[in-house]
Amino acid sequence: MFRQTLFRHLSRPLPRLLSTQPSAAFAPAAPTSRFAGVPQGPEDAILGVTVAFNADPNPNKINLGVGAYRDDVGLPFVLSPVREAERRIVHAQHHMEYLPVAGSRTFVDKAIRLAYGEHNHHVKTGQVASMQTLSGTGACRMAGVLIQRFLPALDDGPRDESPLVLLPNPSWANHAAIFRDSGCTVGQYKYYDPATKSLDFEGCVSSLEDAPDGSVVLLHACAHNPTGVDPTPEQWAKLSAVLKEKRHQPFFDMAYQGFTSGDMEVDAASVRRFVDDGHRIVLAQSFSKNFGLYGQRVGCLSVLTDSQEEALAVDSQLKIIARPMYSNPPIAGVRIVEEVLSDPELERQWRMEMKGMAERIISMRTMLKGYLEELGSVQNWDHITNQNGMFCFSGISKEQVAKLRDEHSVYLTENGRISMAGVTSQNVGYLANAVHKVTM
Ligand code: KET
Repeated sequence: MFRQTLFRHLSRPLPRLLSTQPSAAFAPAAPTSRFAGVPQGPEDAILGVTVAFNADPNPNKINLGVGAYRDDVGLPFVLSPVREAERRIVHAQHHMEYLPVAGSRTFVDKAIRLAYGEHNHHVKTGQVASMQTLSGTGACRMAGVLIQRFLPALDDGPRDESPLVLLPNPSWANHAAIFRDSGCTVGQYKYYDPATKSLDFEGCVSSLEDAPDGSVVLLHACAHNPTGVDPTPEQWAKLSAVLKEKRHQPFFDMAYQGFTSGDMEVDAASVRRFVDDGHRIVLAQSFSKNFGLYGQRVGCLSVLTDSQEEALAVDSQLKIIARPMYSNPPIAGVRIVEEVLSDPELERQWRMEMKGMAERIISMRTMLKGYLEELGSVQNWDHITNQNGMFCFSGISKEQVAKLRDEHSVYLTENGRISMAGVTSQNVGYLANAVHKVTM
C-alpha cells in the first residue's frame, strides 16, 4: 500500500521548481508588496507639531506643541530626585526580568495612594483593582477595552457592545481615538465656551443630564487639556450629584496631578470628592509630567469596586487584556518612582521640584500677558492667567496658528493651544511679539 502511494508520487511530473528549463512563470518580476495600497496617513495633531518643529532651521524657533515641561532655558528637565534615583538604581545592579502582567505591585500601591490619599478606606480594604500601564495613554486604552468588554447595562437591560463614552468638548486630541479603537462609541458633553474663554458650566450640566443614563463620562481631574479650565470645588460637587443621579460611570483622566496648584494633594481633590461621594470611579494616572518620565511610560489604571472579590475579578480581566497586547510593562521607569517614593528625603525634593515646575509655568503666564499688554495688544488676554495647568487655550485661530508657524517659527497645535511649559523667560518676549503681530 505504502509502496504504491510512493510510486504514484514519484511517477508524477516533477514540479517546475526542480526543472532545469527556464520558465516564463518564474521570470524575475517587480516585487509587489501586499501593503502597496496602504494610504499615507496624516501626522498626529500634537506629536506632528514636533515633527514640523524639528525640520525648521530657524534658530529662534519655539515648540509650544507637545505638553512636555522645559526648564527656563528651554531644555528638557530631569528632576534631581529622579536623577538621584536613577543613579542608585544603576549602582544596585538590578536584574532585568519580566515584571508580572499587572506590573510592579510596589509602584501601583504607591500610585494609588497618591491619587486616593494615604489613608483611603477603600484602598485599605482591597476594593481597588489596579495595574501598571504604559503611561496615561495605556491606562485610558486598557480602561476603554475593559469598558467595551464588561460595562453592564443598567437594570439588566441588553448590554451595549459599544458603550457610550462622553468626552468634554474639547478634550485631549487622543481621547476620541483611544476610545474608538477600544470599541466604544464616543460622544461629547459641553465644556468650554469660546466666547467667555471659560467653563460653560450650565451647558456642561445640561448635556450630562440629557445624555443616556449610565454613560461613561470622562473627566479631567485637574489642569484640563487643552483648555486650562477646571470646575471649582462647588461645581465638582454639583457634577458629582449629576453623575450620581444619572448613574453615569465617572472616568477620571489624571495626567497633570500637581500642575494646577503645585500640590499633589490639592490637585487630587476632584477624584477624592467623587470617591467620598460614593462613586465607583475608573482612574487613569500618568507620571509623564509630574515625575518628568515622559519616555519611560509610567502610568497606572485603577477601578474602585464594591468589594475585594470584585476587585480581584477586574484585576484578572485586566491581565487578560494586557497579556496579548504587550505582555507586561517596562521596568525602568517604575523603579525610579518606587525609589523616590520610598525615601522621604527624595520624596520631599520631588514634591518641591514639582511645585517649582507649576510655579515657573504660572510666572510665564504673567510674563506673556504682561508683554502682550506692553506691546499695546488691544485683545483681552486675561484668560492666559485665569487658565491653569500646562496649557493656555489662547483663542488664536487656525489661520493665525499657521502664520505663527510660517512667519515666526512658533509652533502650536491647530486649535490654538499653547503649551506654557515650553515658554521661558528667554523666549517669552519673542513669543509675545509674534502673537501680537498675528492677532493685530
Ligand atoms: N491624558 C491627557 C489629558 C493628556 O494630556 C496626556 C498627554 C495623556 C493622558 C497621556 O500622556 P502619557 O505620556 O501617555 O501619560 N498629553 C500630551 C502629550 C501627548 O499628546 O501625548 C499633550 O497633550 O501634549
